Amino acid sequence: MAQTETDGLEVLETREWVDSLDYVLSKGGPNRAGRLLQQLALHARREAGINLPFSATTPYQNTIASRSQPPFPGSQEMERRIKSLVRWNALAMVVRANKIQEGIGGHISTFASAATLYEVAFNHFFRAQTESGDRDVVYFQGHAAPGIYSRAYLEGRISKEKLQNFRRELKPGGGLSSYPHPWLMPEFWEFPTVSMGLGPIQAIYHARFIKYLENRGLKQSTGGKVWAFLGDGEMDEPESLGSITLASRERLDNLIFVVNCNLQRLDGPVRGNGKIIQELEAIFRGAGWNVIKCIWGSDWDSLIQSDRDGLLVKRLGEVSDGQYQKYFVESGAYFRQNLFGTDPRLLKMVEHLSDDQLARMRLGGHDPIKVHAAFRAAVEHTGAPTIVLAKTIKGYGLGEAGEGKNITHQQKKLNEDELQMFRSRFGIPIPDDELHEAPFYRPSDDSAEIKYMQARRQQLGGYMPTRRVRAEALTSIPDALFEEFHKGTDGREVSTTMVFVRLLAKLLRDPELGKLIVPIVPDEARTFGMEALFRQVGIYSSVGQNYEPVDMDTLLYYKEAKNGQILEEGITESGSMCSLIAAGTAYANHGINTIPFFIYYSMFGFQRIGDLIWAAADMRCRGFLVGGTAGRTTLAGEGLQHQDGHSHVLALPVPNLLCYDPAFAYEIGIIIQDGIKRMYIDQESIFYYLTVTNEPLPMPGIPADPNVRDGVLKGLYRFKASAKSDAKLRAQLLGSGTIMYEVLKAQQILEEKYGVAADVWSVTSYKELYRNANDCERWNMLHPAEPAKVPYVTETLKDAQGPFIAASDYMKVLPESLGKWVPGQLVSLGTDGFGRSESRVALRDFFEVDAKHIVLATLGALAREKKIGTDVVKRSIQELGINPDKANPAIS
Ligand SMILES: Cc1ncc(C[n+]2csc(CCOP(=O)(O)OP(=O)(O)O)c2C)c(N)n1
Ligand SMILES: [Mg+2]
Repeated sequence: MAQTETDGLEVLETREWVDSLDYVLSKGGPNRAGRLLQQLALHARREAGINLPFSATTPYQNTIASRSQPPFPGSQEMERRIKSLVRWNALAMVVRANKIQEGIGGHISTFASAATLYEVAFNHFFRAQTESGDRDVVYFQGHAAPGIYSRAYLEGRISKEKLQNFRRELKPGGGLSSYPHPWLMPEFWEFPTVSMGLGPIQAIYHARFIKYLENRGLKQSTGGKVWAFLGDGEMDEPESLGSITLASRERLDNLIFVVNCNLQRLDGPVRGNGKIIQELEAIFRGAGWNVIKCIWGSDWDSLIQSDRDGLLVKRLGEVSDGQYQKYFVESGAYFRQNLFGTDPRLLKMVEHLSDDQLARMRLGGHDPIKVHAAFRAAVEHTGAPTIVLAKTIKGYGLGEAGEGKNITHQQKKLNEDELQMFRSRFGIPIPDDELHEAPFYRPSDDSAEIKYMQARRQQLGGYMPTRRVRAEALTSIPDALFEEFHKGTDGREVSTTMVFVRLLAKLLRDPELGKLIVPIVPDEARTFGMEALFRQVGIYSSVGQNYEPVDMDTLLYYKEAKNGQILEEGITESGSMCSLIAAGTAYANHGINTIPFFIYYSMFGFQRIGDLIWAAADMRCRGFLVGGTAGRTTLAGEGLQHQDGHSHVLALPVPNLLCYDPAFAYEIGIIIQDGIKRMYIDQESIFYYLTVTNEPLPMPGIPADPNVRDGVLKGLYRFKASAKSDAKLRAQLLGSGTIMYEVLKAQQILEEKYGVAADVWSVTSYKELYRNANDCERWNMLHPAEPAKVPYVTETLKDAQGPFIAASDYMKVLPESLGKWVPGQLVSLGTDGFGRSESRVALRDFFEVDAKHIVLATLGALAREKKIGTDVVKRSIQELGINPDKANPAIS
């Protein structure tokens, strides 16, 4: 038989089957039709071994058929006009900013492609406050910020002057930050999203944290949604996809991802040779999400309905994204020829449409009816999270200036013709002779547009985004919780990790504070000796414990519970950090003062998830990061990848993070008590990083000196003065963390063997000392005629005699950073270099931070000051058993 004949027969046969199915559909409904299809597939497999090929994707068409669309609930015409105004002002603010200052940047094309997605959500979905007092939480795509500002301007809550100063934040009167930054605009932005990938993963953990709050009875369950608006290019970040199964496993039907699939990222197509929508559909369907594709606009409805043989949908599925992008910039004739021209039947389907009409066929993401239908289905879906994949054109409306072009992401300037075109296309009433300035345009308050948009927002509970501190401050923290730690352990050896865990357990037991504490661990609770907490407060599980735990008969069994308090995140530091952020910002987002403690291997903190920590800082997140088993020489055996000697250096850049490397139990007690006070009573926008170690050591009681408490918090105090008040040779030893105990041994050796009286100082925070010293220096520079301020470190050490020898389990740069403010010679000992697997003793010898090296460094410093001869130093090398030709740890 000739090819066409077979084709013809096949078509006929297919049509008969489709007609039969249609009949079943009309008589028995979609469920009956679905069952029939399943039965057919089963039959085919049983009778002929036909295995249908696995497909994670559905055809390249809208998930919601046009006949299932709900009616559009507003005035489409009015909303189109409002959207045009938002578009115009968003474009104008970028164009103007770059006219005033070349190179100041900004993005036009991202919002231009996403405008319909946002406007439909603003007019119909984003709830600032529901009747039950809850609200939706929205992660706005970072570089769509101009559109969000533009809307706020039309709403009358951002002034024209501010709009003028987009990206000029230091202008008098203030400006607008480039992207969402709660630090810079604390009453507006809630979530910094522009480091791509951090928005989606945070949204997932935020949605889960909301369920956690509800299941623990800290928040009423009221149906607020978490929306994350994302870019299709952004989905390439590992963080974007890395936690999506948590969302489905936890059945987070309060979570909605909206991916603006404009098929482009910064440099070019996201998947030129593939199809990003299909790829994401497969991934998310496979992960158990509800996937809603919103690909074609209403203009396509009749074509798709008349596509009885599925020819068109098949063809639409063949074309690659790169080619679709080409259609966006090409003529209707090209589109007709290239897309439909492959089959005369396809050409026939569009013969009634002119080239112009063809070129204007709208995509789903630009059609409010389709977008509304998708969002409505998303909010109504239960039992799983939803992802909306909306197809759009990047730079929509820019025409020649960039619509769909590869350069469009960077487009910031439009010439007069281009402005004129955009203006006319969106009907903005600005005369030609004013266009060159790209003036902002806002109709009066009583115009129909402004009234409409205000009414919509009022209906939905207020403006968004709005950041507010919704929780009342705590009023007190009981001292009694911390007293035990001030006493010391009477020689009993405990590690600072054990101290921390004990303190945590006490906090959890407190009748007031207890319920607010959120312990977070990435599968490391046993490492830190926290397993007792499993039983004490339970591990959070949204479904309780549906199995009999293997260790049920033991005291400390693995207890999961619906109201469990511990967030046992499994092996994900990123996820855990997102939980810390969710819990540490709940004071603002949900009006709940949860106090998170995230304890993890210190090595997998700053260097692995530093960007999330930076985002936490921006968000004014509160809480405690606790770097466990810290220290390059204290964590014996684990070697190069685990031994952390630099997290305190990596923590230096975070402006509102207080960092401590405590040695003693009472230091930890003082720091945590003060931390909770500063964050939750005084409401400071700070958070904490604490390193704790696993070396069992006897904990001393707090010295009697009343200044100790203050010194612990400021970063430095004298722990143990030398008993030899009459000694001629004097030195000052500065110790931190467990290396403090080496310092104390060195103090003894120096005194007994070398006649040097050394005082021992505890440095709990180099960062605090460094910051305070810089603050003073800066103030002095700016106020030359006033009495100079003296840095705390200088003041505290001013009467201390002799050289200063500092030793810690961290890099030498930490003490060095204080060099010029320490009133005397400073020698820094630290652990620069790669760690290795060894015992603590061997490691401290290798890194030259043990007592003998501290002694040697002290004698060397005294010799440089001509207080002793070099012969003494030389001899000491032998006496101490140091090999002067040993390998240099910093580079070996
Ligand atoms: C982690 C990170 N890497 C790179 C960038 C720089 N960057 C900003 S936007 C962008 C392209 C975004 O493409 P897409 O996610 O598709 O968003 P669209 O603008 O197309 O909506 C890039 C590379 C960034 N902001 N964050
Ligand atoms: Mg994109």
